[in-house]
Amino acid sequence: MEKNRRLLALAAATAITMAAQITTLPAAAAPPAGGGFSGVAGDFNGDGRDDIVTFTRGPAADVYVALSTGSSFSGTGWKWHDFFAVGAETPLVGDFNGDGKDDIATFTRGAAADVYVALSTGSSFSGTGWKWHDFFAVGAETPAVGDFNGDGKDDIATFTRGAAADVYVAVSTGSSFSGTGVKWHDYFAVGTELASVGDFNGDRKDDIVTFTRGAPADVYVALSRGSYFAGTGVKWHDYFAVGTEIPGTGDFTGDGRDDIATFTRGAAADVYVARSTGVAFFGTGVKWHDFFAVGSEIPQPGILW
Ligand SMILES: [Ca+2]
Ligand SMILES: [Ca+2]
Ligand SMILES: [Ca+2]
Ligand SMILES: [Ca+2]
Repeated sequence: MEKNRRLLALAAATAITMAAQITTLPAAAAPPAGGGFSGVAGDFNGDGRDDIVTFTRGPAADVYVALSTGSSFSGTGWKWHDFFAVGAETPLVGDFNGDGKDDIATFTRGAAADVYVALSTGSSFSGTGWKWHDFFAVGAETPAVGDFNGDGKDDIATFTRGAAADVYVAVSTGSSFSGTGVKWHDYFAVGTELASVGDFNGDRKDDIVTFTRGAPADVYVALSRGSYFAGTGVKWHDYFAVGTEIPGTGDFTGDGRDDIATFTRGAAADVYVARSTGVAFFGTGVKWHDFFAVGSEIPQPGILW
């Protein structure tokens, strides 16, 4: 699904930018400075094959893309933007104008809470300082991307987490994100839970998921009804992503419904998947790989905040 594509590529992006830090990362989730990421992938030239992108961030703020040929990623040093996702901003990927080519967004967060978008032309990202929202994902909130109203254009969401645990959405008009303070859920992803996005029931509207991790290791889902997320405390799995494991979402079975995965990392480096049945995630201890994302490596799709 759309989300699955987004979830697969910041691996390369972040692996490169974080390479120097990895040796000092703790085994627990370790987001990059200024905020984490929920995983990003995209088909930037719209040929149906997912490509990879990397954001240097910092003062250079360059954005490089290598396009998939179907059997390799092509191109070195192919800069698609030379000033995007400055400093410690949080870049994400989605098709915000719905033309079939994935675009990039960056969230300044903090007090400014600006959101900028640069649209894909198929060979570059166009536009600098094009603000699509001027007050979204404030402070240390967790932004995410998904097509929550199912109109084919990706929207943005933000999770306040903490005690309030509010979830706000601003929908894409094709040239901006509309709505401030439009709450789609008022109690989801509490405290330090890890929240993400996926179409878990396969109705082409992206839903939200939260992982408590720790000892309870519960997984809750609230389904999109097009203008709000429905359900509080609807548990889709009661033992998944235990302790400090890194969970993620993606359509691993290819049936149109997004599933969940978790990476133990460390010496075991196990990867477990629980598949979506449309109303729950099924399977406990179903190992899909027994040696992937070793030690403190940064797996994708993985949620790190
Ligand atoms: Ca492509
Ligand atoms: Ca686009
Ligand atoms: Ca939308
Ligand atoms: Ca859905």
